[in-house]
Amino acid sequence: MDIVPDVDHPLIDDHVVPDVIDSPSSPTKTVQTPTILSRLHLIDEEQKFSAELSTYINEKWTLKDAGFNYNLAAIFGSQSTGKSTLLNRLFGTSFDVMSESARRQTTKGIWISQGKDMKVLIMDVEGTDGRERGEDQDFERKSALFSVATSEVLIVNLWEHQVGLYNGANMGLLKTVFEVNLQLFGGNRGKEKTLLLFVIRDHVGATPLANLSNTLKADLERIWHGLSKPEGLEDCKITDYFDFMFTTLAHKLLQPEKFESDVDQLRLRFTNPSDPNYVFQPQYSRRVPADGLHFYAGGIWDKIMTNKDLDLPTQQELLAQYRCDEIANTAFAIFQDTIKEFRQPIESGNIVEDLGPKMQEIRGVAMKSFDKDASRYHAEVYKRKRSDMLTKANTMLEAYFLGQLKNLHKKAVNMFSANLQQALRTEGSEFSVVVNSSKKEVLDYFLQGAKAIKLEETEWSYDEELYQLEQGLKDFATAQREKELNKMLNNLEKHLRKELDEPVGLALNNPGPGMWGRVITIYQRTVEDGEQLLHKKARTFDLNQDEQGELLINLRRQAWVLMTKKVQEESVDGMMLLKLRNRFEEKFRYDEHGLPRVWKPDDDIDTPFRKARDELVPLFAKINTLDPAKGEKFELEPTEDFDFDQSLKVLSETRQQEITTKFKRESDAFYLEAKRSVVATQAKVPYWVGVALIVLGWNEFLAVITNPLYLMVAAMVGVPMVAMWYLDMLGLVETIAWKVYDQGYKLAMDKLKETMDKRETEKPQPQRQPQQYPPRYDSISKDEGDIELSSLDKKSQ
Ligand SMILES: Nc1nc2c(ncn2[C@@H]2O[C@H](COP(=O)(O)OP(=O)(O)O)[C@@H](O)[C@H]2O)c(=O)[nH]1
Ligand SMILES: [Mg+2]
Repeated sequence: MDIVPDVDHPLIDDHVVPDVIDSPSSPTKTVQTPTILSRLHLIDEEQKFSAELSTYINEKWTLKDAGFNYNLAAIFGSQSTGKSTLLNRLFGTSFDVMSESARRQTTKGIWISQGKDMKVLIMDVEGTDGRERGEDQDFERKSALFSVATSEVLIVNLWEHQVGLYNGANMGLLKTVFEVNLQLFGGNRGKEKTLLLFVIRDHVGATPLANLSNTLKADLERIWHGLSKPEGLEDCKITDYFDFMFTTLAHKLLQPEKFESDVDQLRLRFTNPSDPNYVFQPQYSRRVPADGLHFYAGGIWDKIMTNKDLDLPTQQELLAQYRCDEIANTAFAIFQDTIKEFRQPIESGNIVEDLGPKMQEIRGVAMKSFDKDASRYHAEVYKRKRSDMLTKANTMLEAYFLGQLKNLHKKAVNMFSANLQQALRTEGSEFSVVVNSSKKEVLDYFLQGAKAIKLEETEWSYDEELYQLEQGLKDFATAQREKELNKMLNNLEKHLRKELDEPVGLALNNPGPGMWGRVITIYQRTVEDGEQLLHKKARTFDLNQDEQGELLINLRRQAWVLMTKKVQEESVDGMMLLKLRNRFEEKFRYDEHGLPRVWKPDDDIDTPFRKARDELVPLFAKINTLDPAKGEKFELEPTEDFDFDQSLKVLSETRQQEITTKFKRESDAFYLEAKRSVVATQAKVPYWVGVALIVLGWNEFLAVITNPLYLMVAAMVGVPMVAMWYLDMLGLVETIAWKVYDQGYKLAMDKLKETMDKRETEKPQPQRQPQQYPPRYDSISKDEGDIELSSLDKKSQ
């Protein structure tokens, strides 16, 4: 071991430090390299507890991870009874020993050091001799109490000659310690005992150990008997709290060799667990882990100093609480740091793969690290703190659990939505079947994900989220079905409209007695088509009987409304008049073969005219619901905003009258025209004119008949005329004749003008006045002007 200069207590030359260390395992003394073990002034002259104990334990004595695997012993006794000398011999420590020559008092207080190569901490209590320095009795009492409270073994060091001196300083102090001990730890009876190891020094051998120990025992019993015991502990025995052991050491100066071998033997009691007198028995253990000793011992010293009731179990609990918190905080900080990597992905809506096992592992590591250090402390406290830590870790992890659940929920809904969309796009798939299978699939997905992230030892639950998801899926499916159904119905409406519009328009363009029958047939056919379509879709949308029934009724009504709307559109005034006029014209101006009609004088014009007028207008007044296929009338049930009877009315009385008037006026024109054409064909030569013609022209007739030339001319003109008349081409002939006449007239006029112009040019020409031209012709060349003018003149002619 290295020499560690002690800052608190620099080595002083005249302090004899027994440097020769014995190997604990070998009874034979071997001289080794002198080593000075670092020691700590645990409680100084000012009665202050050192803040460095933890540093010494963790660093200088490397007991940091020793846990319970270490022991604590203390020595007390009158001043200068060779205590430090003995400890240095036994444990290889370097406590100050009073120099024989200087007789200088060693520094007061409690020193602590580790035994060389041993997991033993030993405290050297440097008291003053109470008999000499009365004022220090308080400190001695306190340090004795501190030693009893903290140590497993208390070595009581005394000279042989002090044995039996009941009034000696040691006995007086022991009395006080017992008394206070009883008050403070009385309740701890039988649970934690302290071993008092009496070491009788300078034993010369005249009085055997047995006698000495009996005397001491008797003294102790006497002291115990004389103690004023707290209530309820009147009958308690000294052995309820203490065990005793007695041993002697030879005179160091008179029998140095014997002294050394005695010391070696004594050391075995501290180092060899199989020694029958091994002192560190489990029943003496204070159950304070090495890393908590500074807190525990410091707490006890505090209580002693403030004179408060000292309660060891409470001290241990306090220690456990403090240490468990410290350990938990360290473990938790690492835990927190590790877990934080999942935060971002979860918050941004991702599903973290293997989150469950990862969380379990991180939590496991944290708990393990806590358990490793904290399990050594007070069991109850440790259990409580462990549960606290677990709760804290679980609370933190629960946020991740819930976040992941939320993301799983979202993903499940998306999957469900995608499945439904896909199903709706696929022809022939059944909505309800897809909904059910898809629901099962996404719920399984969610449950699997949720189960995987529910950690053991938690009361996390995903029931609520699962319920919400189920509800969400149900609502989503319903809404989606509604939406798709509406879409389908809209398409159906478009389909109906397409099927109705043109045929109804055509039917109405051809008004007549069969018109409504045709319209109703179109309507019935459209409804049948629509019904088939609905039946087909009913499977897809899982429509029940009632829903289907309702949709069919709606379909009929909708088709009806569309049909009547079309009828109304076609029945606006202008359209209606046009239709009527067309129909009338058709009936009136064309015959049954579709040929233009030529009215003959004995043709009946009035009846068809009246018939057309009187039949057609009222035909439009009301839709006739007679189904021509079935021959029966049908009706649609009225609803709040649909009145079947109302829908049948196409024209009101007033409009009927208005249209009748307008139509009459238009048809009157046709009528008049027809009449006029008849009058034109009817304009015949009166009979008397024929008679007059025969009477007056008889001679001319005979002259023609009898003269072959005239007859020939007459035949040449007459036969073609008759033929023309038969062929009904007289009109053409007339036209040709007129044209011929026109041309002939024109030619004659041209000839006449030419002749006149000639005559004019032969006469002397009068001087032309340039100013007679309009100013705009000034710029034009004379020739151009002439050509222009002559052509203009020609045109005007
Ligand atoms: N007679 C005798 N003197 C001893 C023995 N051990 C130590 N001494 C001497 O007693 C004096 C006081 O020793 P020290 O260890 O400082 O006593 P402490 O004050 O009890 O720690 C020193 O001068 C030692 O040499 C012993 O076993 N017998
Ligand atoms: Mg000493």
